[in-house]
Amino acid sequence: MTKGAFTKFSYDGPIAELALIREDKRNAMSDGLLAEIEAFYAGLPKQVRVVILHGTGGHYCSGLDLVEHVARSAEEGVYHSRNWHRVMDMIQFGGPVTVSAMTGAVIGGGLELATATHVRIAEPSVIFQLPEGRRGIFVGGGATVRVGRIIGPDRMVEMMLTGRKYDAEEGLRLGLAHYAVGEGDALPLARKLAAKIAANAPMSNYFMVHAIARISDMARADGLFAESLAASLVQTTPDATEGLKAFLEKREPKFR
Ligand code: 1HE
Repeated sequence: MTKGAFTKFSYDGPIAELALIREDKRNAMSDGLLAEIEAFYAGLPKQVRVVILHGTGGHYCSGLDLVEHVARSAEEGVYHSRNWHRVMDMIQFGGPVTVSAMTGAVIGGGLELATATHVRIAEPSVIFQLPEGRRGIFVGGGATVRVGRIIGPDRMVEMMLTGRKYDAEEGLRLGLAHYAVGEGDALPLARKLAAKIAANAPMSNYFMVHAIARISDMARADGLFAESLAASLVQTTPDATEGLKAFLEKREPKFR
């Protein structure tokens, strides 16, 4: 277990666990915390295929550190938002798959962080909220693109206008969570799913993460063509040969 000022992390073979430990501030995202998350992803050993991300102290992340935010000029604000975009893109497209085990606040930038991750598990304590309008600010960590695409722009407008809170079950229905589980069950499920994901063929995982998100940005005809290219690339890897052979031989596949 390696411990920084705001995070702690450990590796176990192909799976890493990253915990936000700014408990006294409900894991509010300060520049320091964001920098530690970036450094963690940048420094991941090659063998890590899945990251489990969670918060300690009963909360996932209460969003932008509002104390730090007060002091930012417009110019600094643009760079700050672009820095968030860079780190959130790194989480979504940087290589490993990330599974979020969520408790408590998944608010503002916390929801932006969660929606940059690929699998999201919510405990009953979870609150999804975009309260930026109530703070006199706006989302800047990617929510217009990521949250807007998950729940739809129309619902996101309403969510922001009214500042409403969605619980875990509602989040499940809307797609903000993929699983709603009992109290204390998010991390165990995250570990189970992480092991499954890590056992997939790496190229299959890579194309799931990259191709599906990118194709959804394309026109239909371009998307279908890109899908054919992706399919032909993945199915000509040695892992595809192994996966199909294992199925025919009625055994578990052994991927690279
Ligand atoms: C914070 C933050 C924060 C807590 N920045 N310090 N996010 C928000 O608008 C959410 C603001 N926070 C809350 O609504 C509540 O704190 C919670 C629902 C998350 C938790 O409530 P609770 O009763 O358990 O804790 P608390 O007493 O409100 O907070 C404990 C401490 O954490 C307290 O500090 P203290 O020094 O008085 O002990 C709070 O001030 C502090 N704290 N949340 C700074 N967010 C890229 S753009 C994204 C834009 C956004 O993310 S906007 C949404 C920001």
